[in-house]
Amino acid sequence: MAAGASGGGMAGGCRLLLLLAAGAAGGMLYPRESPSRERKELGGLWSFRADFSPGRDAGFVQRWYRQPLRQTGPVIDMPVPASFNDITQDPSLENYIGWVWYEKEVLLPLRWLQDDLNTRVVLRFGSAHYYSIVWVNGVQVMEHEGGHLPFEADISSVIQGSPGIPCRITVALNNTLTPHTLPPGSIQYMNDKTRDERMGIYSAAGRSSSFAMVQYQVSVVGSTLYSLSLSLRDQEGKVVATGDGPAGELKVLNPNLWWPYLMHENPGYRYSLEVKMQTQANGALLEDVYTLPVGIRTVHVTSTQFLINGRPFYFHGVNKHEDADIRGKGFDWPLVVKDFNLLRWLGANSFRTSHYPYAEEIMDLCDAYGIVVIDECPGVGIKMSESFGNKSLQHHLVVMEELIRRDKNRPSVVMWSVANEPASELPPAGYYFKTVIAHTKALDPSRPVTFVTDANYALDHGAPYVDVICVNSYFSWYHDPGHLEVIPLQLTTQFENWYKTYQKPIIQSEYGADSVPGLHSDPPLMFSEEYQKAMLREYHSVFDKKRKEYVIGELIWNFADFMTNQGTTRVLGNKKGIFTRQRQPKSAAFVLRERYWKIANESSCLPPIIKSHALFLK
Ligand code: BDP
Repeated sequence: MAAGASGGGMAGGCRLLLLLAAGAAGGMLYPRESPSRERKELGGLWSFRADFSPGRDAGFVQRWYRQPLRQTGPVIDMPVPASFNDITQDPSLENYIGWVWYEKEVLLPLRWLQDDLNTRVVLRFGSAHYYSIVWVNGVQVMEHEGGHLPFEADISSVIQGSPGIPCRITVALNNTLTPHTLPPGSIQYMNDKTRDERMGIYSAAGRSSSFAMVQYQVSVVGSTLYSLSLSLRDQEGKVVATGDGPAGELKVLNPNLWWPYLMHENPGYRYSLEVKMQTQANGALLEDVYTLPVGIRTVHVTSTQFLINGRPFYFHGVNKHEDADIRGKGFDWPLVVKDFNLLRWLGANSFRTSHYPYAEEIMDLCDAYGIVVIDECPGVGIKMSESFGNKSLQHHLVVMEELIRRDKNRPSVVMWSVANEPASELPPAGYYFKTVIAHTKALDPSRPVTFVTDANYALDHGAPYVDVICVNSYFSWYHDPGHLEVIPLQLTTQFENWYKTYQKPIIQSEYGADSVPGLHSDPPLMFSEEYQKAMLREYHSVFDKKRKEYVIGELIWNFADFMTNQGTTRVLGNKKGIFTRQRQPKSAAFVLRERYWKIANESSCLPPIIKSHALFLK
């Protein structure tokens, strides 16, 4: 069997859990500690067992969740968060598709387990790819479809009343992708005796100088009789506005706006919105407190510009992946901080979360540092016509709801991307994207919506519905490989065709060339570092002409080399990174660095920024 599905694992990590005195926990807030909320991280070593039975269903037939996993058969240690595929030396796990089982026994603080304290205990997963069923002490507590996005359940009734007993969390996880999952995928059985041609499949508020109005809405679950008070504090801790009740507006005089990195001396300014809920339960006063970081900024799109706080913003940034050696896809603080340091070094002001939502901790840093984000859902590889049917569409709408519920309060997120490179030239793509984009806008009228296209401008059925045209092209790589000289003409034509058709601003959302670090060639030949640099220069000369008109951004593919399925175009993965997978710069990184700092210095109203002094400050 060969893989047609992407890696599985508990990537964003398991995040327990809080809370709290009686009631309140509306929506699905990121678990932040507060005087009323505690959390316990569940990352670390979990017991793991892949179900190698022919139907991959032994775990369900034998009900592995009813007892400790080690009693069902051999288990191995598996780190969380990580991708299970990349951790062992076992090739059968590297390409494993189907059900795997994770289990961890946790001891919880006694006060969480007493059922008379009105404590609510919530079990939360940041991301588990792709389909999860979760049991606590053998009782099923939740089921969730889709990777990269959080899901949670109130487990109080399951664990309370039996203090001292470890809480056994069992997760059955299935990484199988089908034409109706997001991303879609298919499995190919390698039992064909002929050597025919096969189809390749990618698996793949408010405003202004004098005052701002911050609109809010708080939902309280579990209580109808409560009082709510809100206070907005600035970074000095001074209360700048107060409110009460579940919905309203906070007026902030002379607001400090949230500005992107390199656009302002104090980027990423965030206020703290403290929400306090009080209620009575069993004669006692119960209080829950949650503090949300809040940025004040506006976003507008015109036919030629992308405006943040009324000023033109040019995306000079990257596309990324949550990927690294050994861990694969999985949250890792040292890697995350390293990547932000590299973005700063590069002078990048933005990235796209290609091709799925990233961990909430990464998004927190984007908010704090002023890194602008195009937030993409896992809609990558929607190529098969059956993936445009109603079943897929309904799921896509749910995924957009989950993504917006998670990230709607983030100032760094300036645009939603609903897909990457779908087969938008197919006729059903018209209704499909019209519906997904309309739904996204209905959920969040404050942000523009796009999807990333590589279709021909004249055939694209989804483009009429986007606010910004995001286009990928690989001239001189996938098209006319080796011919750098085609870039000026083809790229200019690409921009002119799109603009003439839609009069919408355009972002070059991907362009790139593979380079194997240390491979040199002059004249530049494909896969050498020189070729990657030469390709960049050709693209950049066209960007420089067109950014005076309607091109509003350039995002290199890719920030770093990353692992992929094997294939004839892959040399131990995708080598289009300007950094290696180990985060060392290739020659191209220096070219891009010169350029990004130059653009930042030209377009900024700030005094000239001195490279090494532009730090990400807390
Ligand atoms: C683009 C895809 C991206 C791939 C890239 C490549 O959007 O996911 O990794 O091609 O093949 O078309 O390098």
